[in-house]
Amino acid sequence: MKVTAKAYTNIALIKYWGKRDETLNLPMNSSLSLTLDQFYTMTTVDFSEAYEADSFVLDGQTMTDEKLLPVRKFLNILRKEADSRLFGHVISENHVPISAGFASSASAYAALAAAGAKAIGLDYSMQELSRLARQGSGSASRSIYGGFVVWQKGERSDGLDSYSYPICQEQNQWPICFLAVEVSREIKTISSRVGMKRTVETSPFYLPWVNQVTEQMNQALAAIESRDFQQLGEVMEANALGMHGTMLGANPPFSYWNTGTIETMKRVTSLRQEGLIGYFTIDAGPNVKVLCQVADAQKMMNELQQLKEVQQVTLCQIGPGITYL
Ligand code: 2P0
Repeated sequence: MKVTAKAYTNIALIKYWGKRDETLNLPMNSSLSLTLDQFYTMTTVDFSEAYEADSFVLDGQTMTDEKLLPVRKFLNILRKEADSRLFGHVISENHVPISAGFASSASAYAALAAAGAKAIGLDYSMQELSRLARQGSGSASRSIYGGFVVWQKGERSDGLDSYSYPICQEQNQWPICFLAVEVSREIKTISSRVGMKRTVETSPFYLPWVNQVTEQMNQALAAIESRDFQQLGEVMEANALGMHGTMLGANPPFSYWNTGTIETMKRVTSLRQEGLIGYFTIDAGPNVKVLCQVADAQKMMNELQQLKEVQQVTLCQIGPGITYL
């Protein structure tokens, strides 16, 4: 059976940073995200006795070697779970522009998990799909769902209790948004996978950061529940700054920030003092995401576009979970 699924990227308000198991992508801490409506991956999968090997076409180009390898690894997981020996054919379209500063692995593995599971005959629940997507990329476990999502870290060593679930679905109507502020188009030199490993293994700032996540998570959940924008923004910013602080303590130290990152953060802070309220967060790259209320979005975009380091600002609103086409 040929199955097509679509999944959107998400942005973490409370970050996933650090693994307790690198093979299964089991995180050190739980995280909280918002799925966006702008950037997505659409993937079609089928398995057939007629295929003599796995194949992967991304944006019209056939992938080989190291580009094919992660997809083959993921198909191996599917084959094991379905007790199948069939090879698979994967066709993916990534609508996640590099210029927006988002990683595509979250939407990519969420779409691949959803399409692949169904194509190989696994009748999986959303929770099982989330657990499956996690094994491709941790943040993909959150992109199975729309709106606000919690990825619970779980305690088990087999990862069966490490999956995401949607929260406060009624708050998905809350008119808030993220502005994706692009300050660089360069490919990052330290992947998040490598960065988080180095931080966990060497940074004395890591444990203090991870130890405060539970409290920050509770604050963020309470803020979402009561639609307290200020409380949500403040805890989101503190969590991201703390995460980036852990990297400065790593050996060797590293940072994803550039001048544009810092100028954008400073401007968001000064705009707040001027009465235009937004809060920033930053992932494993220099680009900044600014949380603001939809009513302020245009004004905020106009302000940030005036910074000389800012190349592009994209408005992202709350988006849906996986869909089948
Ligand atoms: C997050 N990031 O919570 C954090 C914040 C980056 C910084 O999830 O190794 O691509 O595939 O599990 O999911 C990026 O990490 O890492 C990420 P893997 P992933 O969004």
